[in-house]
Formats: sequence, structure tokens, C-alpha cells
Amino acid sequence: MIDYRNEKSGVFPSVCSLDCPDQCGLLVHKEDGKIVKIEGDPNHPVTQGNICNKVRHMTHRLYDPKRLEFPMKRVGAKGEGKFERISWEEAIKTIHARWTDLIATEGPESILPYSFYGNMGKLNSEGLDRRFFHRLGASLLDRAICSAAGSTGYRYTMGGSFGTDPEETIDTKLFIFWGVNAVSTNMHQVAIAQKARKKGAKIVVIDVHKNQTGRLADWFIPILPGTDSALALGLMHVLFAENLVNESFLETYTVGHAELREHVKQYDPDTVSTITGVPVEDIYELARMYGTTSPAFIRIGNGMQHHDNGGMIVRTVACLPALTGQWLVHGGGAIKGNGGFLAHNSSQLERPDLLENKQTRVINMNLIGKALLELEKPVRSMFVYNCNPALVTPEANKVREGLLREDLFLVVHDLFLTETAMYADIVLPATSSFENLDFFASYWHHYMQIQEPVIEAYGESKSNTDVFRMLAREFGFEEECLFDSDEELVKQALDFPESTWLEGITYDSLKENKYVKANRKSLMEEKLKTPSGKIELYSQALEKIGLPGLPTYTPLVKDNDHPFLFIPAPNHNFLNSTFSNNEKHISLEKVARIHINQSDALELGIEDGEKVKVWNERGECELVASVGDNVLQGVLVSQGLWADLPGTKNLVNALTPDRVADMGGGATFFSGRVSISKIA
Ligand SMILES: Nc1nc2c(c(=O)[nH]1)N[C@H]1C(S)=C(S)[C@@H](COP(=O)(O)OP(=O)(O)OC[C@H]3O[C@@H](n4cnc5c(=O)[nH]c(N)nc54)[C@H](O)[C@@H]3O)O[C@H]1N2
Ligand SMILES: Nc1nc2c(c(=O)[nH]1)N[C@H]1C(S)=C(S)[C@@H](COP(=O)(O)OP(=O)(O)OC[C@H]3O[C@@H](n4cnc5c(=O)[nH]c(N)nc54)[C@H](O)[C@@H]3O)O[C@H]1N2
Ligand code: SF4
Ligand SMILES: [Mo]
Repeated sequence: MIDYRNEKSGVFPSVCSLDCPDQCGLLVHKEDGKIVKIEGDPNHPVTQGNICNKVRHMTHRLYDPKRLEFPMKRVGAKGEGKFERISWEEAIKTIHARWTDLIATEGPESILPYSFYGNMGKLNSEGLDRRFFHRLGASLLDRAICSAAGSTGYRYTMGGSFGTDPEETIDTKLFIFWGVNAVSTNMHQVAIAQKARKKGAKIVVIDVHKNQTGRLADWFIPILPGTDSALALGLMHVLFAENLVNESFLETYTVGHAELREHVKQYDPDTVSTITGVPVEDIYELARMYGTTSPAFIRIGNGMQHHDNGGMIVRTVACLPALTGQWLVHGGGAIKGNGGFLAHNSSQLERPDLLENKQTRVINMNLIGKALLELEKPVRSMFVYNCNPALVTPEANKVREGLLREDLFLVVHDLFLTETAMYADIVLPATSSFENLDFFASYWHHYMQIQEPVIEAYGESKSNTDVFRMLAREFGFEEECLFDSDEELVKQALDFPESTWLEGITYDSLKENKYVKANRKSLMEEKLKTPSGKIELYSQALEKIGLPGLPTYTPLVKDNDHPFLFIPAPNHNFLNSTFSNNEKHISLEKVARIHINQSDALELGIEDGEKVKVWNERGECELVASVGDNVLQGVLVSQGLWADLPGTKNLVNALTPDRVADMGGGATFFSGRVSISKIA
């Protein structure tokens, strides 16, 4: 068997490890042991050789002179960013000593792992780390920062992350991109839609911002933030009223359609128009278009679930395909996420059985600022990996105040000295995904892939799995599973006879075939994982937790009197905060903008291209105004999680609320209110 690392030059298969639904197949070009070029693999059945600009320029990040090469310890004041090189041995021994002390004095729950999906590889994001922290007895982290509200909402309707096979949407006639900036965040769904458009398909985009995706639409529908459930209910009103529903589908595959029919009578287009800002005639037109075009497909984005009512919004939109019976149509239906089909054996990989105290506390990652500052039994140490909370988490000023705590022992494992690492006591260098073995499952298409290491570890950097093996050894833990090799971990995770979808997906088949597809049927051929086994238009489970059983519009929380709703969305050339510190990607993105409606700008005397101050009681930042008609009045949209360099005030999360959404403990990044003004 060849180990690609031993080959000085050549072209080798790889996987994009970034947190992006497309999960492209890659070809990595190597010369003299270094990656010199990354391109798409034309043989990937879905991504077909096209990749985004971000990853095309990945070598600038992999070999950025700022990349961490060795472990360091803090020598200056907290947050000052003064570090000194140390050995791995000293780093691991220091962590072991501090944690042993903490466990003896305050218990293991005083230690908190803090991670997300900076690397989507299963072993490096939810493998040995989970085993190690379970064995340690550390506090548990609720990883609710990304899609928790929407996935939970979708689950109440559809039973889990199961939707349309995106490959089938090549035959779709109507695409609705709803709260998703797909040109930037799911480019291959757009590529499929563009091909379908050549065969007559229409593309509708519903968004609060006419961004690159809105500009590509045949019809762009601007909507006021957090009101999408009202729009969906208005569409249902018209569909029922005009007999555009599929009665036999409703009868056979859903529960609660009679109740829903009554319930949506109150959501007439006049009422809905007042709530959403969408004109009455557009509501009728969209409903009729949706009710008479088949196959019709809705791509449900993450943007519209980053709201106080985000769970209910997604649950409501997810009811639409059932009304028209689109789940029976090839190319019809919806995708919020498709991760359910490729779910691996997570209990075998993560080993929750190693956690002795089943009452161990759980801390929601969205509330980390609060947790660091207010918990009665304090978090005394945090181990951060695959994540950059000082930049990406809401109420960032609170987070930073927490990270500055003198008594907090902070370890950060990353490829770069991130904003979070600046506060660390110990910094550990991480390998990139190209340096490790791992397996990957897309949450949009249906292919599983394997990454075999292509290059040697950079400097002294180590993979996440290696770091947790080292820690387990230092602690003297004896459970063999804490030392399983990466290869063994892949095999254990894929050993999952309970899943028919994973049939044929094994370590060996992945190595041999590179792209192996989930063995799925059409959704209605299987019993859904809802309590009733059907699509739940009415959900008893929701009522039990005190939420309306039927899809319902609830307004956003109004926690202050600032006049604007602020939507700090992602941008095209960064991936969350990844790339925000790499010159090449910054130069492509140019400047941190905030979009404002021209009427609002006129009233405030703000001119296009001018620097403005945006603030609320949580904090402030300074961005460059983009004046026009890309957002409705009363709405401000920024794009990108910009690096927080000295001399800049780009930290948009200084303004975002740390309230949690209606479902799943989700984040409410887009439900904050702010003021904006010229900088005098
Ligand atoms: N280039 C790039 N790609 C990415 C990322 C990135 O940062 N950059 N991040 C990755 C990650 S982790 C994720 S979760 C996904 C996120 O990607 P998406 O699912 O596209 O979600 P967002 O980009 O957060 O928001 C999508 C859109 O929702 C709009 N929006 C906000 N509020 C509302 C609302 O109330 N109603 C409606 N209808 N629209 C609203 C925003 O204007 C935005 O255009 O993308 C992934 N891919
Ligand atoms: N205002 C606002 N805030 C947001 C969002 C928004 O739309 N608006 N989006 C939210 C969403 S959807 C998400 S998913 C979060 C994402 O937020 P994060 O999870 O923080 O994602 P990134 O900013 O990409 O940071 C990932 C980090 O992991 C590191 N990393 C990569 N690979 C490895 C590895 O193998 N090992 C280790 N140890 N480290 C590695 C990278 O270098 C990078 O520093 O941000 C959220 N924050
Ligand atoms: S970030 Fe997304 S589009 Fe870009 S290469 Fe990775 S998976 Fe493909
Ligand atoms: Mo995300």
C-alpha cells in the first residue's frame, strides 16, 4: 500500500475538510513534499471538479508564515499575546499538572472542552476528543452554534436530517433558495440549479439581503428578518384556499392536516404582508407558482434559523413540500440537511459509556461568555480546538472578559494564533486535514469520503487525535480505546449494521472507491423517525415542551429600542473565521462592509463607502457603509467574521445577543438590534 507522504511529487486524492455542505473531492498536487496546488476532482459525482476560490487558494493558508510550528506557553499578561516556545513534553505535563490539581480540588467538571467543526473529519472533530473528555469526566459542551435550532425544527416536521437527494434536483423545475446564500455557501447546488435553468427551471431567492445569490435569481423576494414562518403560513393559506394541495398525500403521509387547514385561515396574504414586508400579490404569485410547478425544491438555509424563532421558522417552511405532495416527486422536496443518511456509529466512536457521572453538567457553547463569568461552580480550564470562540461566539465582549480571567487555564490547539489563542496559557500547533487520516460525511450530498495523509505534519504540529492520545497517556488512563489508531477509529465508526444507509461503506470500500454513496430510498418509502412515523404538520412533542403544536409565527424578541435589525452574515472568501487571517483571502474580500437601505442612509446622512459606527448596549464596531437597495429599510447586513486586528473594530459579534433560539439551544446571531451613525 502506498503512503502518499512518502511520495515527493504527484497528484493525490483529498477531501475538503471545511464546514461546508458541498464537501468537495479534491486533487492535491505535490512537489518536493509540499502542496503546490489544489483543484477539484472531476470524478467526484456531485462536485465534479469545481471548487471555490477559498480552497483554490488554500496553499496560502497551509504555508502562511504565521502558521504555528511548535507549542508555546504564555509569558506576558493574559491576552497580551506574548509566548515562548516550549516542548510538547512540557506542554502536556503542564496541562496534566493543572488538570490533576483542578480535578482534586474542584472536580473534573471544572474543565470544559470547547470545539466545533473547523475540521469536519469525524475522528478529529468527534473522535478521541470525546473519549478522552468522557473518561476525564469534564463538563459536556452543547455544540449549538450552527444549525441547532433549524435542525431541531426540521426534525419536528420530518423526523431528522433527511431530505432530497441533491443529484435529483437536476430535473427540478422550481428552486426556492430560502434563507441561504448558496452562491457562497453551497455553490454546487447553485451549479445544478443553473443547469436545470437551461432546461426551463426557475430560481426564486427569499432573503433579507440581495447578495450574490439574490442577484442570480429569476425572482428575488426581499423579506423582513425573522418573519419567514409567516410567509410560509401565508403560502399555505393560499394553497389550501385555492385547492392547490395534494389531498391524498396529506391523508396518507401526514398528521394534522385538518387542523393545519383551519389554523392557516388566520394567515391571509394581507396579514402576512404586513408582517413580512412581502407584497400581497407576490404572496399569491409565489403560492400559485409553488402549487402548480413540479418538481419544486426548497433549499432551506441556516441564515433564517439564526433567530429567536429560528426553530419554528424551519419547521414551518419544512411543511410546504408535504402540502403539495412534493416528497413523492423525483427532484421535489427540500434539503435543510442530509446528514442523517450518512450518520455513523457515534456511540462506538465517542464512547459516552466512559463518562461515569451521567449527571455531568452541559454548557451551551453559545452562552460561553455568561458561563465563564457567572457560573456558581466556575469553569477553571478550557481546552479549545477546531474553533475560535473569541471571534465567532455571540456577545464577544463578554466572551473576552471571561477569557481574560486570571484563574482560567486556557489551552488552545489550532493551526494559527487565533483571536482565542491570544488569551491562552498554552498554545498547541495543529496539523491541517491534509496531514491526517480521517473520514468525511457531507451534510448535503450523499457521499462518504476518506482522507489519507498527503503531506508530513507541518513543523511540530500534531493532529487532534494524537494530542488526546498523549494526554490519555500522561494521565495514565488504561482503557485501550483511548489509544486506538486512526485506522481502527474509522473502522469502529463505520461498523454500524443498524444503518441500512451505510451498507457497503467501509474503510476498505472508501479507500478503493474514494466516493461511496449512501444507500437510500426515496423518503416516503421509509418510516419517518417522527413519533407518528409520518410528516408531522401537527406535533404533540412540540406541545409537550410548551411550543405551539402547529406551525406558528412568533415575532423576534425586542430587547432594546435600537432602530435596526442587524444581520452579521458570513462572506464569500472566508469560512467563518477561517481565512480571515490569511492575506490572500483578505485581499479577495477587500473590506468589511455593512449594507444599508438608501432611504435610511439618506436620513442619517450616511454616504456609500463611508466608515460608520454600529452599536448597541453590548458593544460597537466600525464598518464601511454600502448604500443601496440590497436590504429593506430597518435592516443592516454585514458580511464576514473579520480578523480582529489591532487598529480595527471589525468584531461584529460584539453586537450579537447570547439569547438562545426557541429550539435546540440555537444561536440568535441575526436577531440583535443596533443603531448606526456616521463617524464624526
Ligand atoms: N463562503 C462561505 N461558505 C460557508 C461559510 C462561510 O462562512 N463562508 N460558512 C459555512 C457554515 S458553518 C454554514 S452554517 C453555512 C451557512 O450558510 P447559509 O446556510 O447560506 O447561511 P448564512 O450564510 O448564515 O445565511 C444565509 C442567508 O440568510 C439570510 N438571512 C438572514 N436572516 C434571514 C431571515 O430572517 N430570513 C431570510 N429569508 N433570510 C435571512 C442572510 O442574508 C444570508 O444571505 O455556510 C457554510 N459555508
Ligand atoms: N456573527 C456571526 N457569527 C457566527 C456565524 C454567523 O453567521 N454570524 N456563524 C456561526 C456558525 S454557523 C458557525 S458553524 C461558527 C463557526 O465558528 P468556528 O467553529 O470557530 O469556525 P472557524 O471560525 O472556521 O474556526 C475554526 C478553527 O479551527 C481551526 N482548525 C481547523 N482544523 C483544525 C484541526 O484539525 N485541529 C484543530 N485543533 N484546529 C483546527 C482553524 O484554524 C480555525 O481557527 O461561527 C458562528 N458564528
Ligand atoms: S469550502 Fe465548500 S465549495 Fe469550497 S472546496 Fe470546500 S467543500 Fe468545496
Ligand atoms: Mo455553521
